Amino acid sequence: MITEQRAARMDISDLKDRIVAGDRRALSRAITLIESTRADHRDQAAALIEALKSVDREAIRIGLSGTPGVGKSTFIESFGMMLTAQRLRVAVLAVDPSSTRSGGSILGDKTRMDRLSRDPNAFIRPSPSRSHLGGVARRTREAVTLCEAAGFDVVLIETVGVGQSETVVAEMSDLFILLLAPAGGDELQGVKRGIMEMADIILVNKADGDLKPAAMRTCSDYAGALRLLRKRPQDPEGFPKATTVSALHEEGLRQAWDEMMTLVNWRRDHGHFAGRRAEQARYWFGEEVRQGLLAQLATPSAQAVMQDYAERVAKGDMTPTIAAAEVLERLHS
Ligand SMILES: Nc1nc2c(ncn2[C@@H]2O[C@H](COP(=O)(O)OP(=O)(O)OP(=O)(O)O)[C@@H](O)[C@H]2O)c(=O)[nH]1
Ligand SMILES: [Mg+2]
Repeated sequence: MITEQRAARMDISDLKDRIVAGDRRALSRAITLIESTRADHRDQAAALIEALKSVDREAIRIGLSGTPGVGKSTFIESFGMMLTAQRLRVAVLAVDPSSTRSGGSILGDKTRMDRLSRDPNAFIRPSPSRSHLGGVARRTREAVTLCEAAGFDVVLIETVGVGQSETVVAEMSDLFILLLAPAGGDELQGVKRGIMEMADIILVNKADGDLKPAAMRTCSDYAGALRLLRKRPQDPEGFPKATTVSALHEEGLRQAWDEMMTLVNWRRDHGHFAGRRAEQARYWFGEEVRQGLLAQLATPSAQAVMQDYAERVAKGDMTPTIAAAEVLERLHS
């Protein structure tokens, strides 16, 4: 047993060294490890993440959200290629909580990221299918840590924005980018206010050919809408901002990157970059505790207790308030 533990520890330390040395197979293996739900794998994954804390490397984490068909895959391909052409190393991850989604996942459209997936300076990891958002969130957060330790300069985290996935991605990104398509009319495309408030930069894609005038209009509509939002302390003058791109024609990408860097550099200079990461660590700590409590409630013995009390409440023998208090007490005694 002891030798087994020692072997596992050595294995983790070896894995860490290989990740830090930029070994892609080690990185893939480590991501598989953090995706595993087996208890011994979870322990090893936790040890690995802990060991990587001492690695002093920082990527720019960019969250990217947009509805199906807006051009996320096309954008990641051409934006990613533009970055690798500047000798930057780019990792692509995805938060995709829906298991029912047929097409569109990163895995499904390797064709759309054909060039990037063959680029030695890029690393693309599809989202594991199945699993609930909490699990996907932890897995992606840890994968970001792994990619950062592996020396990637930019980590792109894609989501299609199902349920709470935008919040999940925004809470693990230094920059949150919202990708939009040109609107038909002149009304805003029903983007929820909460999502607008999370965005650091809005990119109106497909600003090419016949769609260009509509893209320009949509962009100025959103620029106006952004100006009406409450000013956030983490933004310099002029941010958040909206601009147009064409992922297909590879236009505006360099400018979009320059805007991102302007924002990142300003935030670094003003303490907001580190501040945001600290807030995110706080947020994920709280989430992990909440998830852990929910998991405790889901055990068979807790379910049996719940069932028992639910019956008594239904019969009118107890009030819901008293019953809940007793259940909580029993859970923690
Ligand atoms: N004209 C034009 N079409 C684009 C552009 N970017 C993407 N498209 C097209 O829009 C369609 C959807 O693009 P995708 O990149 O697959 O969109 P997506 O957001 O990844 O879609 P899902 O993965 O389904 O969520 C494809 O037919 C693309 O060729 C662009 O800049 N201009
Ligand atoms: Mg896609």
